[in-house]
Amino acid sequence: MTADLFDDTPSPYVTPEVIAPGAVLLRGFAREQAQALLQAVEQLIAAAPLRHLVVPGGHSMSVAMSNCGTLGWVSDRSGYRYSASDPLSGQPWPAMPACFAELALRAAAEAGFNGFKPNACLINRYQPGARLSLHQDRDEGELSAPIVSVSLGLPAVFLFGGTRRSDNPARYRLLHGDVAVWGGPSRLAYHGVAPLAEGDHPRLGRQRINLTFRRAV
Ligand code: MD6
Ligand code: FE
Repeated sequence: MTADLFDDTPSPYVTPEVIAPGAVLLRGFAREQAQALLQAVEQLIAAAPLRHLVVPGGHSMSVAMSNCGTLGWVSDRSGYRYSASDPLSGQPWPAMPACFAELALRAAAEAGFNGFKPNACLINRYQPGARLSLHQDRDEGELSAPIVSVSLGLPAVFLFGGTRRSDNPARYRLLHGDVAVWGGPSRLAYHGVAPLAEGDHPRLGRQRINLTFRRAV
């Protein structure tokens, strides 16, 4: 049988792709769970709506965010922090669905981090033009645990640099169902997302949804 050069159906997950010490891409790892994950996302954001957080400098982020789990990442004029309740409602964040926790545990183990039990999951929605500038995830307190990041919907260009801001980041195209895991020597690596290109995803339309799992304290 000849390979069809015009078939752009992604291939199934094969093996981790090491991008730095302690950092891997698991391409297609979450593709089979994507539908279940997205159904859960719809319920979660009905309870705790996506919103554009204000950063300490005073402008609002282009990425819209919500959270599930016992702790959620929030930002306002006074700074970044983890909070047990949604500032919009004053209620606890919705519980982390079992399918989220199971996927994050399996992905971390595949990357060499056994026993990952996230207690925080940030839900990020990117629409065309939304971006995330280079940053470190350093508000967690528990830096021995990795970050697990699941991409759904439109493709994005993920920027992954070193532990110094001046390290020039490499660029990786992340597709629906791809998972990135970084921990150990890469836990404080600078990373970001380039402005999302226009597109129309069969399931999500003009959106990319990213789930980022952490162990916060
Ligand atoms: C991504 N997201 O969307 C990676 N970090 O592929 C992040 O690194 C991230 O979306 C902190 C807060 C929100 C994020
Ligand atoms: Fe981040």
